Order: sequence, then C-alpha cells, then structure tokens
Amino acid sequence: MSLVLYHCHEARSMRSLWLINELDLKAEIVTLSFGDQLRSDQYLSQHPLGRVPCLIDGETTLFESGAITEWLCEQYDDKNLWRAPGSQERAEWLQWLHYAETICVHVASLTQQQIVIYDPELRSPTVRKLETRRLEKAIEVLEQHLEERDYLLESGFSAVDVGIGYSLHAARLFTDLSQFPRAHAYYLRLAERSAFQESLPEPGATNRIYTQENYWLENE
Ligand SMILES: N[C@@H](CCC(=O)N[C@@H](CS)C(=O)NCC(=O)O)C(=O)O
Repeated sequence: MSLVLYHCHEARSMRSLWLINELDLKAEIVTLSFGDQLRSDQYLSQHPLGRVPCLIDGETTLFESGAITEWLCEQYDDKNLWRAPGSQERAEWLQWLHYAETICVHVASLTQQQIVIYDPELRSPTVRKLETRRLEKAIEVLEQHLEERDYLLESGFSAVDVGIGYSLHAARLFTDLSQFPRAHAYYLRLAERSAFQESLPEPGATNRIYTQENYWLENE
C-alpha cells in the first residue's frame, strides 16, 4: 500500500486524514496552502479542479471526500468503520456519508461569503442569512436523529461519523452549535478522539483557511 493524501488544513480533506488516522494507515500527507498551490500544473494533473482532498493509492487517484471514505473503508477497514453492501446498516451508512456534503455546501458558501470574498462590500448579508438558516436546518436533522443514540448508526462509531463530524467542525465556525445540544455533545464526543486531534493543524501552523474562533459572532 502506498497512500498520498493532498490536504489543506481544516478543509474537507480533514475527513480523509481523520479516517486515515482512525484506520492507522501509513500515508504521505502533502499539505498545500489554500490558494496558488492548488492551481499548480502538477496539482491540476491530479485533481482537475485543484481542490482537496485528493488521494493517490498506488495506481488509483481519487478526488471527492465521500468517495475516498468509501474507498479507504472498502480496501483497508479492519475496525468496523464500513458497512459493506448487504449489511443491515448499509443504507443508513450511505445516507450519512452523503449527508455530510449536504451540510458542507452551506459551510462552503459561508466560507466564500466571509473569507474568500475579501472585500466586505462585495459580500451579501442576504446570502449569509439564507445559508446560515439552511445550515441550521440541516443540523436540526442531526439533532433529531441523535435523540436516542451517541453516534449516527445504532451499532456505534463508524466512518460516517468522521464525515459528519468534520462538517460540524466546520459548521461551528458559522453558527452557535450550542443551540443544538445533542449535535453539540456529539461533536465534542468526536473531537475527543485522538484520530480527530491528530488531523488538526499543529499549533502555529500557517496557511490556514480559518483563522478566527468563529465567524458568526461578528455578524450579531
Ligand atoms: N465535494 C468535494 C468538495 C471539495 C472542495 O470543494 N474542497 C474545497 C476545500 S473544503 C477546496 O479545495 N476548495 C478550493 C477551491 O475551490 O479553490 C469533496 O467533498 O471532496
């Protein structure tokens, strides 16, 4: 096995890095800055849009964090993080695998509004409000689901908690997670995992997308 993961601090590639850590896999992690390095010819030859994550596994190159989750589980899971076709929780596992992106599209839009669009004059308070509300509605679904369980699947922690856990990690920058007590407790439970902590940027790391504790307080 020879794995290379292209990563930016706290981008969606954190899902892949966290899962690599959960599975105890050896991988070369190439951390790129969120900017010009994503647009180099070398990187564009791996990922046609110049985004992260991108995983190279021997002869196989994959982008899309959900596909990478599925691939890593399918190839290497020995910790019961996958639910294979035919298993009882397969449909639920697939649903949450992709629901992670339903949450993240709103985070991506808010990141664009509050960070990528540098000139405040060009930002839209209407888009920000709309996307924040849509993000909160998406988290409310988790809040209901977590009523009688600690993890998304009844059988316990699995790779889909990594996908959704990252989405909450990013979402907490744009809305106050404490208004969703169960989802918040779930996030804090996940954030205690050593594999999660090992996928965070080192203290003092540069090239971070997110440099503030949160971006919602400044809008209140
Ligand atoms: N659906 C894709 C989204 C990938 C994506 O948009 N990644 C962002 C970081 S979170 C990125 O690389 N953005 C850089 C850019 O758009 O230039 C996935 O889950 O992998």
